[in-house]
Amino acid sequence: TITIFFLVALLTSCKENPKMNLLNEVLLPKPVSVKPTGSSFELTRNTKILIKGDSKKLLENGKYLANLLKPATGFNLEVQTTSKKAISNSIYLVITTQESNYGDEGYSLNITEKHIIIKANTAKGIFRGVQTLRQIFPSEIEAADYQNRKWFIASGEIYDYPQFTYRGAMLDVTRHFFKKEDVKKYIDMIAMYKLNVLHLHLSDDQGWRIEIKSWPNLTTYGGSTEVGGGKGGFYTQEDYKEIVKYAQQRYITVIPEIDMPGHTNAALVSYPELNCDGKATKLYTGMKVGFSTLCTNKEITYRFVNDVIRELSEITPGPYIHIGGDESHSTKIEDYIPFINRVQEIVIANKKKVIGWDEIVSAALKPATIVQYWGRPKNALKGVSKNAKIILSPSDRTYLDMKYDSVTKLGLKWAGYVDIDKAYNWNPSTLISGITKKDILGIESPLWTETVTNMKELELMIFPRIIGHAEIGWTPDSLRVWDDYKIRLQKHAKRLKIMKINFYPSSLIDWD
Ligand code: TNX
Repeated sequence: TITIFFLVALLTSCKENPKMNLLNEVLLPKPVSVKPTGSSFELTRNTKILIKGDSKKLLENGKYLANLLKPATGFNLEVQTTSKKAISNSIYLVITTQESNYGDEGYSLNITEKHIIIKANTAKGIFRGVQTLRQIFPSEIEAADYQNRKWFIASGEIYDYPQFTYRGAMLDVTRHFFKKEDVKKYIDMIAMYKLNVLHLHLSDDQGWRIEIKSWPNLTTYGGSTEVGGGKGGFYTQEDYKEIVKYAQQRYITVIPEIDMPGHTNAALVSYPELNCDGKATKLYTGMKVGFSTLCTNKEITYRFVNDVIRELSEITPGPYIHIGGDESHSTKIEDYIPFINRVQEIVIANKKKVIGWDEIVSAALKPATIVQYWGRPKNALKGVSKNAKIILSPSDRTYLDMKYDSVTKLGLKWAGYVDIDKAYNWNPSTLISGITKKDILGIESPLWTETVTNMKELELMIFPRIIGHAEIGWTPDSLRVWDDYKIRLQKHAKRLKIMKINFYPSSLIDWD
């Protein structure tokens, strides 16, 4: 009996290995199905990453995973292609055609004592599965330098797929410019939570941020400042392509926005002929909205729009161009409607689909045009009545530039305070009465940057709210529970700290 006692004690102590993460407590977003199986896998320097088949993309996934695990473990894991089954001590990535349920982003992740297997229909699905695997490792896996420790992870079976196909984050690079290295860091941060869209707000009153070769003053002059009078900046087309490629490697679609006819002072200051009176405006470094408009009944305006959309379409592999359309308070409605109609035609002629802020519903929407809702239910309903799909960005839930509470230093508060619970506790499918899941493409979290000037501030505003939004976009509403989310988020803080990601320590969570 004594031997049995010791055996049992030994076994339970293994199971309760304090260094191992419990599957149900660490995953963000929460997967559709998680089954812990009570043992563990140990990653060692001899673990192999095996790629089934000769897919180039899958090989890239394997290398991405090896690079992810390298700094903290010090392991130079070998990535190999194979035609055989998973062998012992391997992480096996395989594309399967048998599991139609996975969709194009779903995956299964099976961790046993012997090996780890990730299966999906596409390399995109494998990539999402790799993000899940990453979160199962001890938080120290995210350290930038070598950690002297063992790398056990809990065994289990996970089956997972997203509830919405569009899960986005928007970054406003106009009010304050963020250089391409920062944008790449932003991409890496959102990829961790399985977001798949980066919407870049590239033009506004305060700055024009994308090189347009046929209209060079847009950037050289229109891009020369920002809110507060800083020196602004812009992306060359080469920079932009680099950002797009970086995003593509993480299965994130870049959606560029050129906001018009309002929010255009940076263009109007660069080219006097775009103003109705032919006179250039002045560079603007304040925070007001709604005072500028392109001249909608001059032909040159449409030549301008066509050149911009053409050049942008040529360097944008994704299917969408965002045309803004919001807060055009200086454009008469009888000018606004034909303008939006004509701009939609220009986008379509350039083989792209249109997205616009919800005000565009006053125009005649083209069949594939998508409406991005930011707060007026009437506009969303009108969009749906015109057969448009809706992206939900309710300002009082998803606007990452809103203050958390009355003591938040950065941010605005016109849509109210948005603490972590407010950001998390809502369901897309019941948000607007009359709009159901079939009308919704997905959700997006915009970060407007009037008050946000650098990466530390950016992180403080997006974390941890964006993690909740990522879960809303991915996890079925029926599986989302605030009390359960709170625990996972609290545990996740350690990981953010190790990654040196700044976040808002809201008093709603018992941070350790
Ligand atoms: C509204 S909502 C805007 C932006 C501002 C933001 C500040 C919308 C489509 N436009 O121009 O930056 O509020 O919170």
